[in-house]
Amino acid sequence: MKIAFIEPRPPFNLYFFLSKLPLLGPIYLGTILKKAGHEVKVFKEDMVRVYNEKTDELHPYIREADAVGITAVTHSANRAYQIADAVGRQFPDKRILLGGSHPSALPKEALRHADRVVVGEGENVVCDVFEGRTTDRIVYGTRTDLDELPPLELDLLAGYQNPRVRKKISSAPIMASRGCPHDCIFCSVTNMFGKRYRIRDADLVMEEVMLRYSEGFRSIFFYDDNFAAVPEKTKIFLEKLIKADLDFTWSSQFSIHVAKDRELVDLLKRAHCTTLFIGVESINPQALKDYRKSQNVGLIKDSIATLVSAGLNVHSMFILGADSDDAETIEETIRFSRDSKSSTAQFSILFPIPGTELFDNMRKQDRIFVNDWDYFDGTHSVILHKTLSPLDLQKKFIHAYRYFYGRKFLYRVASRLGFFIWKLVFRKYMRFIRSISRHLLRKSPEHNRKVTVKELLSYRFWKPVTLSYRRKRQPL
Ligand code: B12
Ligand code: SF4
Repeated sequence: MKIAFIEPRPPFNLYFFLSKLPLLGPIYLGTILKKAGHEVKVFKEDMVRVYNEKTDELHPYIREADAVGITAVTHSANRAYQIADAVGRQFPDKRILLGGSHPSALPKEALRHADRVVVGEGENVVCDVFEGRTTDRIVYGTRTDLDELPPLELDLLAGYQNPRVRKKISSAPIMASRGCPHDCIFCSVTNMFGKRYRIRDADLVMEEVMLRYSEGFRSIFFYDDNFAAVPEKTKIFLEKLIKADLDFTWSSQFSIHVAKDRELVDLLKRAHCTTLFIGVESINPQALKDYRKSQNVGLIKDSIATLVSAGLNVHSMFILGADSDDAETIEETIRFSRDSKSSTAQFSILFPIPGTELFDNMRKQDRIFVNDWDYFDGTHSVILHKTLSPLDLQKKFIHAYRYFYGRKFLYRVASRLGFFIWKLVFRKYMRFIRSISRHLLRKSPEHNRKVTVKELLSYRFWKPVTLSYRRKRQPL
C-alpha cells in the first residue's frame, strides 16, 4: 500500500527561526508501516508544499497514495481538516485517517473530515487501521512499549535527501521517554501519554544517538516532556553518553526539580547538555497554584541560579494570564525573566488546549471567546481574563519579549524586526482583539477593576459578549 503522512503547517509560527523540528508521531508510525511492507512518505508542510488551496492542487505523491494519515495539534487542526477535505473531495475512495493530540481530544470533530480517527498513541493500532482491519471509526490506541520502538527512519521525510531541506533540521529529534508524573491544568501531555513516566532503555537510546551521529548530526533535541523525571534512570543514560565521548551538544525539556540533584546537574554538564528548557510559568505564587505546578518561587529562583552557575543555559518558559494574575504580577514575572539570568525566555498567553482541565473549565465558564483553532498557540488571547482585557494581555505578551530581548543591541534590532513582521501578520487578529476589548469596556465600564469575580464568572455577564463574537462556523 502507498501511504502518505502529513504534518500540516501551523498558520502562525512565531518560532519560525527555530529549526524545523518535525512531530515524531507520523515518522514513528511511518517507520512501523514501512517495516510491515508499505511504501511510506512523511510530508512536513514547512519543508515541502503539500496542498495549494488556491489551485486546489495536491502533491503528486498524495494524489497517488492509497491512504493519507494526517496529524494535528490544535493550532494546525484547521489546516489538517482543509487538507483532509481536499483529499476526500478529489479522491473519495482514498482512506483518510486523522490522529495527534487535537483529534485525540476531540475525535468527533475530527471524524467530520476523516474515515478513521485514532485517539492516543498510535503505534499498536496503526497497521490494523491502515490495513482496514478496524470497524470502529474512532480507534483507541494503547500505551506503546518504548523498548519495542524501532529507531526513527528520518529519511521517510519527503525532501530529507535534499541537503538544503535537510539542513533545516539542525538538531536530531530523539524521544527517550513519554508521559509526565505532574498534571498541570493547561498541559495535554498527561492526557495523551499518561501520568506514568515511561523511559526507553538507555542502550536503545544510545543506539539512536549513534545512528544520528553517523548521519552527520552534531546536536540533538530530546523530545521528552520531562527529561529527568526519574533521575536514577537518566543518570544511567548520561553515564553512557559521557563514556561515548561524542562531540555532540544537546538540549531537552526538564522540570525545575532537576536542579535539586547536584550529581545530576554535574552529569548533564559533562554529557554536553547545553540548554535546559524549563517550564517556570510564573513567579506569582497563586498562579503556580492555579496552574497546579509542583514548584514554588523559592525553588524556581534557587534552581535557575544552580543551573546557571553550573554553566548550563536555561531557556525559561513563562505563561502569562492565570486567573490570579493582574498587570502587576505579570510585570513581576516579566522582570524576573531577565533578573533570573536565564539565557533565553519564551512567553505564552494562557490558552486552553482541548482535552485539558483548563479547557473544560473555560468552556463551562463560557470564557473562550475566539472560536478559531488557528489562534490556539499561546501567542494570542483566546480566553477572557478575569481582570485584564484581551488587548491588555496581548500587549503584555509583546512587552515581555521586548523587555527580555531588548537588552542587547543585536537582540533589539532582531526583536524590532520580528515585531514589525508580527504586527503585519497579525493585523487582522489585533483588530479583532481591539474591538472585543472595546466591546467589553462598553458593556461594562467598570470591567478591568470593579466587577466582582462572582459576576465575572456568571454566565449572564459573558454570554452577550461571547455570543456576538462567536463565528457560526465550527461551534466549540
Ligand atoms: C517537539 C515539540 C515542539 C517543537 C515543534 C514540533 C512541531 N513540528 O510542531 C517546538 C519546540 C518548536 C514546539 C513548539 C510549540 N509547541 Co510543542 N511540542 C513538542 C513535543 C514536546 C513533542 C512532539 C512529538 O513529536 N511527540 C511525540 C510523538 C510520538 O507524539 P505525537 O506526535 O502526538 O504522535 C502520536 C499520537 O498522537 C498518534 N498520532 C499522531 N499523528 C497521527 C496520525 C495518524 C494518522 C494516526 C493514526 C495517529 C497519529 O500516534 C503517535 C505515536 O504514538 C510535544 C509534547 C509531546 N509529548 O508530544 C509538544 C506539543 C505538541 N506542543 C504543544 C504546544 C502547545 C506548542 C506551542 C504552541 C507552545 C507555545 N506556547 O509556544 C508551540 C507552537 C509552535 C508552532 N507554531 O508550531 C502542545 C500541543 C497541544 C495541542 N493539542 O495543540 C504539545 C502536545 C505539548 C503540550 N504542552 O501539551 N513544540
Ligand atoms: S510538568 Fe510539563 S509536561 Fe508535565 S504536566 Fe506540567 S507542563 Fe506538562
